[in-house]
Amino acid sequence: MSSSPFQRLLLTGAAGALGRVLRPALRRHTQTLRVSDLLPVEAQAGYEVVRCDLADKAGIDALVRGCEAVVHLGGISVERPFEEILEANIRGVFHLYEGARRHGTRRIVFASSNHVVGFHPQDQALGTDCERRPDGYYGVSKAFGEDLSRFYFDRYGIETVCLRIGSAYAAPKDRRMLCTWLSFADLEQLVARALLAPQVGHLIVYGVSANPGVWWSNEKAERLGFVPRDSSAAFEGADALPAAPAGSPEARFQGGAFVTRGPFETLPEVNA
Ligand code: NAI
Ligand code: 15L
Repeated sequence: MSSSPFQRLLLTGAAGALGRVLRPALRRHTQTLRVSDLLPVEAQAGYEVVRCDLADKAGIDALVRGCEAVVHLGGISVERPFEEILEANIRGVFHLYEGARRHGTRRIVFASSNHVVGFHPQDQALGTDCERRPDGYYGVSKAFGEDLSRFYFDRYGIETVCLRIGSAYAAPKDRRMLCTWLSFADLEQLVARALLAPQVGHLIVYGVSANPGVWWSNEKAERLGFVPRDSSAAFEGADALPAAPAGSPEARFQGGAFVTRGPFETLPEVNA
């Protein structure tokens, strides 16, 4: 008799920063943890390591087969040229949901991002039903994932919790992150709640700790049972953290430095 909620759980992006953080925690929820990435992932007991490119439709179909649930962290995690984002984040999330549809996966936790709403001003309080204002191709790709997962719930009943993660690091790295920070412990709790809560349907929640001055109201995460235990208020080095110049776009908008990335075109200048 398995005491684990899942027989086989898939983690994509398993070689990444958050994948490395979450692997041990996710292993506790499943008989077998299937870990996948473009990059190598070291084998461990209870792991199935499967290297696969999210752009490879047939490969992702085989990857998802046999997995009751997926934590989807894989993809490009910063602002990059559209063509790169298209393959990894847009085609990639479509391949994942097609695999889930074909193979009966019932629950997906999708790593979305605060950059879906990055062009809202920093003094704007937001819920998850606010107007989306992506701050680049990366943010657009995460908005696409939120919409695609909504469609796969309405059409096929595949449940998804989209996590609009703020800044998930061991500690805040700049002043902006005093508002957007998500501790690793709170990340682990949020992902577990998103995986294990009964009947989530399709939900979008913020991934953020209980920081002072937090921009995002997170009632829907509370419905999952998520109670952030950490806060950037406890971080002692706040005054020494770098801040964007006052009045700069990085200081004005919630997306911070992402709002000024690009354009990336290297085509010859168009004659005016
Ligand atoms: P990361 O960049 O460290 O990890 C992403 C992983 O995806 C990498 O190991 C990379 O090799 C893999 N990957 C990239 N393209 C791929 C492809 N075509 N096929 C297969 N694998 C591919 O990113 P991190 O920080 O671990 O973030 C995990 C997820 O959470 C990402 O989706 C990111 O967008 C999202 N996120 C992270 C935040 C953070 O503060 N770390 C904040 C908001 C969202
Ligand atoms: C993200 O979505 C990125 O993946 C992460 O590297 C950070 O830049 C984070 O947003 C942030 O906004 O701090």
